[in-house]
Amino acid sequence: MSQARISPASWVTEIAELTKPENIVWCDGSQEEWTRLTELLVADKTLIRLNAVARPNSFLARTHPSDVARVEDRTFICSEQEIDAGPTNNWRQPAEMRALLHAKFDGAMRGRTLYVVPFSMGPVGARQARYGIEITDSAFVVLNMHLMTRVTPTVLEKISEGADWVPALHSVGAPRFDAAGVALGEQAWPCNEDKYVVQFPESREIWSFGSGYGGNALLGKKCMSLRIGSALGRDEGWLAEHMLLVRVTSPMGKKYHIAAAFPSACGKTNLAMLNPTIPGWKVETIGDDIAWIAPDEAGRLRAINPEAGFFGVAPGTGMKTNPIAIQTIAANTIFTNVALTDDGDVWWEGLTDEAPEHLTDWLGQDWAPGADTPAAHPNSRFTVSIDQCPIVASDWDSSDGVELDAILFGGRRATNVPLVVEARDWAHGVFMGATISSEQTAAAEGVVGTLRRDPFAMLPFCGYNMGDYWQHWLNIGAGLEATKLPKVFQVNWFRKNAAGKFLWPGFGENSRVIDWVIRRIEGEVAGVDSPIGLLPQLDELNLDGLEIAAGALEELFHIDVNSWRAEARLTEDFFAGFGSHTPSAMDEQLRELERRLGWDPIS
Ligand code: O2Y
Ligand code: MN
Repeated sequence: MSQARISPASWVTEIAELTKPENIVWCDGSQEEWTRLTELLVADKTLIRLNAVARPNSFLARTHPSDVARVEDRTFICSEQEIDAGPTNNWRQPAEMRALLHAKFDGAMRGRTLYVVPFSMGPVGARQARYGIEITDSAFVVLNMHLMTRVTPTVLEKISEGADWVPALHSVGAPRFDAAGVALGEQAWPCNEDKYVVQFPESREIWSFGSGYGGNALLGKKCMSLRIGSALGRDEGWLAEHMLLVRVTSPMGKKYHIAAAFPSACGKTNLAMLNPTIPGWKVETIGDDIAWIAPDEAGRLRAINPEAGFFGVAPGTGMKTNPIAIQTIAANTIFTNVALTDDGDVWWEGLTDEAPEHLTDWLGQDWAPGADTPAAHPNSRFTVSIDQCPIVASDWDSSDGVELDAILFGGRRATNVPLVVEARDWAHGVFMGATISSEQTAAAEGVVGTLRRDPFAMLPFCGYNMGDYWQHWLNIGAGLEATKLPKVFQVNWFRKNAAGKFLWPGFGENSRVIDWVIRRIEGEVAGVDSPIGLLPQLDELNLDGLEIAAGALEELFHIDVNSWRAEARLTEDFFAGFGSHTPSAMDEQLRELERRLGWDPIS
């Protein structure tokens, strides 16, 4: 359980005594602070200022080649009992981890500035908002926090009025001096080979050491909004989810809100910025990565996006795939590990069909088309405020959030999973979420490839036992009237034919699936029952103007019973891995699926 906190000032003093920085700066999230810190980082060559005409107020950072992604094997959930972290998390005993971290952080900020960053996830003062204070020795992290969260001294006022908060400590782990005051030399991108991203879910604390990159260092995102957030949600009766959030307006002018969970690399940002190909539909972005969902007084589930920016993957983002993202990052953007053009702009694979004749790659080396290595790192990123998105909902940051009408679960499945299927009820929807997976190897139709399980797309982000998390989802649904719950659907844009070709064009055409989802919500279409849920009758899909290969539609919805039986066996093994923490309702869903597949699991 949460402990009473010392004051932010006392905490800062305590951490400063441990980390021994040269000075302490309290951040306020102001424009003046942005200008001061960007100038500082341009001067010390951490940032390259981009061509001010092509990309105003924008910057490029090149990280150390070893500090380019989240470090899942160095991410820990330190609950008192190992079983509370569950089989999908790395666990260490909290006292042991605290001792280890104290040794790592001792003197870690020598010669550096300690920045105190008060931030809010969600609109300050909103019922669903939660506050944090990040201490970091990286000005780069402060700037990214400006874009990704609400950095404001008002958070300190709320805390002084009694609001709870999450202490989030971060150091790149590269002091400029040793204990004797001997200079250690400065690296271009300071970081430490030994990295730790540690969550203490019971005391709601985050300690991150050794990385200056993304989700390892911007502690409001995955660490607080998902790992600590999920533990808070379990204890307080809400859900912290790895979901995008959109508003869809129908040709009739009616608004619907949809949350959707997809594992990484399944086009989540593209769906959050969907450009519908069917006339009359409009999509507005509310969030692209995280949704906090809570029951309201009327017994409906309401959601907010706790973030204030996008930390999007650059490669593959272009005018053809996501023109909205391209417009969003036209200015005021920090790019990390993309390539630099000779006229001081950025480039990455997929931005244009043809690469420029010469680039400086993400490692700072000359690069030309035909090179063996990509110009931009495959996980290169842009950080940008959500306010710059041309289709952001005008009330995206409303304190009330939005009422959810539908929840989608998706994966990258070459086989088995149809383009869209509706859950029979909430418990079946939880089963769909719990069994999200992507094929690890290219698989032929009818043969299930090795499945990489990513339940609720939360595998790296659930701050407690995943089996208990499924039970929490079941409890949330059981506590509300079934008719008031969002409908749940499973979608799959990635099904392939026997020749390995995608059957569905994806991108803006996914609006046709959204159209069916909404017509199901309205009861305008009946669908057709199948062993795995309710499928569209093919004539219920709006396919006007879509050219799709003969037979492709039938293949997209084909249920191969033998292949599904094989998948059910894999699911049984997967559930067994959570032992007694697998809710009995999930086992019942599996039995029900097997029964509908006409397979007697006893024989
Ligand atoms: O956070 C990172 O370091 C990169 S991974 C990421 C970034 C933005 C949104 N989602 C993710 C993810 O891994 O889910
Ligand atoms: Mn994500």
